[in-house]
Amino acid sequence: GTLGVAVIGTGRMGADHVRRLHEITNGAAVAAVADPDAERAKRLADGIDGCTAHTDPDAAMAAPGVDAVLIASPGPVHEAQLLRAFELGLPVLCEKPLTPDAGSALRVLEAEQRLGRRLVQVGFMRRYDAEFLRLKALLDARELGHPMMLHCRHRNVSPSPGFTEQMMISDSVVHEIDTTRWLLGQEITAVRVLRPAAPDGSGPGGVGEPQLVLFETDGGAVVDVEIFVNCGFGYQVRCEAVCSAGSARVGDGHAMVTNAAGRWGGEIAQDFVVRFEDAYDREVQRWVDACRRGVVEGPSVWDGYAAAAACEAGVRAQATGERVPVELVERPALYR
Ligand code: ISE
Repeated sequence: GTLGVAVIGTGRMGADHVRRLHEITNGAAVAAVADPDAERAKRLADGIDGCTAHTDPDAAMAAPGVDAVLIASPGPVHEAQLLRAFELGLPVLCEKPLTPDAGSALRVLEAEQRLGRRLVQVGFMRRYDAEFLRLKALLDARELGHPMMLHCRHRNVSPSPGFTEQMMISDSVVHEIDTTRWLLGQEITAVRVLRPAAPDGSGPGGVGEPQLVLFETDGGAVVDVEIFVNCGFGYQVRCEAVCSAGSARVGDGHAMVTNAAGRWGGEIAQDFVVRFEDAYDREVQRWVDACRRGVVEGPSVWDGYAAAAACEAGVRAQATGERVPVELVERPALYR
């Protein structure tokens, strides 16, 4: 039958997922929504038959008709919500980051292991983006030889309210951390952060940005990430893999190029909801299909934990200017 979903958190991403589940995804219905802002939750629920509105996430998860949970609340509250879903035995699609630091991610990892089965798919949507999937297939086929470097750029027009400098790592660069681990099939072993001098000491958002984040991996690869969350001009996520016999780049955004009056040009998407629309559609559809078959696929709690550990090292590297090693626990059998 139809999968009844409770959506926890109805901000930019949560509201977009409610729309998606209601209008795009096959085999799913939004059964409940929860948000601390009661009005916002009610407005969304009012548009959907049989959907109830809540301020308490626990109440939404326990509402009639709920078979699965989509967590789109801020990272710091994910742990409690995930543990609650585990108690109820509900499958979860959890937006990134799994949690903001390694300690809380490890507690989630241990809780899922105690259950003895996977319940969580983590929302690393780039793994469902058509361009990134092509790059992954190309690298896996070793068509360009051995991958040795990734050059990444990650730019936002401006971040959401309350965004902190640490979140440049834990909320934004967390994507490149997952991209690196997934594309290369390697773990990140150390992180460094370099900052260019800004004319008045701080970047456009009041923090020292853009920043350059460097990863080393256990396979000997080197990765650089420009993170610029206040670039002002558009949303850009670009990744070039440099291999022993060639390079390949995604994210140029040349879906359409115009020519007029002696110039060529195109549009730059303004945010992730637009740039990754297809990826989110595919990610949520795959999650719903898996839930209805009673299986769990996609990025796991292990991936979320490994990313959180690299983020924690990144935040420390950002604060100290040092090269910070990433420490991981041994990978449990459940995730091998
Ligand atoms: C946001 O939470 C995302 O996940 C976006 O993909 C990223 O570009 C942005 O920097 C984050 O704040």
